[in-house]
Amino acid sequence: MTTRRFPEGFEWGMGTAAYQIEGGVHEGGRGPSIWDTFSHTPGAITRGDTGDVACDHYHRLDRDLDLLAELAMPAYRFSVAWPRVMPDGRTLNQDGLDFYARLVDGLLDRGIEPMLTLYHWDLPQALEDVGGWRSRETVDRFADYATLVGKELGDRVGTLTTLNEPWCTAYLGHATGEHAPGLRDPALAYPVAHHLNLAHGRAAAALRSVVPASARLSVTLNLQHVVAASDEQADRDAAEHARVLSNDVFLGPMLRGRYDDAVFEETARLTDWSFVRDGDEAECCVPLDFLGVNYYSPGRVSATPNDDPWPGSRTAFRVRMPELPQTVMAWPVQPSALTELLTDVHREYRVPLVVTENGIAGHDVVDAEHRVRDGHRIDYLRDHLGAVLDAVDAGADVRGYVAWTFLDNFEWAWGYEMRFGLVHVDFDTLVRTPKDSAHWLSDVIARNRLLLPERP
Ligand code: GBH
Repeated sequence: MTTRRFPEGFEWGMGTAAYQIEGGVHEGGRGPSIWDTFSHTPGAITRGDTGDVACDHYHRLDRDLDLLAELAMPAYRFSVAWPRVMPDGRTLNQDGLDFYARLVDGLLDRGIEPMLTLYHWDLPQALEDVGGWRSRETVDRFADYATLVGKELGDRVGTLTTLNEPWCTAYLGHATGEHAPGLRDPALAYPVAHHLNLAHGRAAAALRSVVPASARLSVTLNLQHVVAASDEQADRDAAEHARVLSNDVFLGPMLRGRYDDAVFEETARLTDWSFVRDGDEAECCVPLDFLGVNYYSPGRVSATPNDDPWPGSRTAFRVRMPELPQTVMAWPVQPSALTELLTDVHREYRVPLVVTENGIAGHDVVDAEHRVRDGHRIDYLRDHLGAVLDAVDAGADVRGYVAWTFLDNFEWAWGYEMRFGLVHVDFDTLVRTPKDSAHWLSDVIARNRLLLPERP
């Protein structure tokens, strides 16, 4: 075994998202979100699962915070449900805000750093009804919501993140229809992406003006690591096309204040970008304290048509990576892709990075000894933490790692079938059982180091 140390001050935590864990969808004056509507649409979610109850975290807040403390988590990344705080997307609901004040204070009381995300996909349905992210109006509503949360909670929350994975909202929500609101028109992905970029910029600027100077601002992107299926020029072009659509569409405006020309060229068949107004691109770019990167698996792309087009594209197609191990969701596992992704982003953008999500699904079960033996998850986390250290060694400025996810939860289109948690949840009794991986990660965090098998 070799021992590898994380940098001094490396930040550690576990993450969740409101709709995936809270339940209590009719409690405390909460309004409906697009995920309530979508999950109740027949055929949208595996087995017809919904987030109506989820982990019932809304009613079990204190016990869940105790559990985070028992696992000695230094930080907890969670999201605020906009429709709890503003049921119609516009009007304050004090009860909803109070829930998050209790959450934040409960974390601070236990010595856990809150990392708050404003938007993890649960748009108030009332805003969807007037155009959702296709409409520029939603940008202003989001900036108002950010201002409110920043004013009310910003004095106690050290890290505020505007959006989680706008790629998913734009492409899975509007091009493929796998996510809410379930629209299926690739051309819609681009106005949505732009409005999200602008919403990020305006919210970040608003937060800056209302939160203490010490608060850190960020956005979280699911940057894609894409490789070409072959050395043929057509496949290499397809991979570059997929990279532009997935990464540059967000990184350019948010971190440089402009869309690269390649973005316009690569999307010319779908959109003329006429929804971008003078001054918008600069507004998308507000200095950030770090960029959050969510990473699960790499992608491989071919120019040869098949039935799995890259989301938002008509010329790039996903192909399998049969030589790599696959998770139960058939996502390929390749830790070195995370190293490359982090070093590439560092080289291009020179922004501090935090891995804000990384983890693996399983069909984990509690055994007769009340243990969950999820060695497959420990292997995945260990290998990916090693990959983070490789990136650090290569000079990438990676400041922290947040494991996905605290609790087994509502895994979006997959419902409860896929368990990403470090803590098992029995969805009949709602009993929580920390898995072996939770104890393993606690130990890594306490020592700030990783034990790795010798490399060949
Ligand atoms: C994140 O989304 C979410 O932020 C989180 O809420 C969610 O629970 C978690 O991940 C797990 O899904 O099409 O086979 O090439 C991640 C969404 C996952 C989208 C990987 C792109 C590519 C897999 N991304 N996916 S594949």
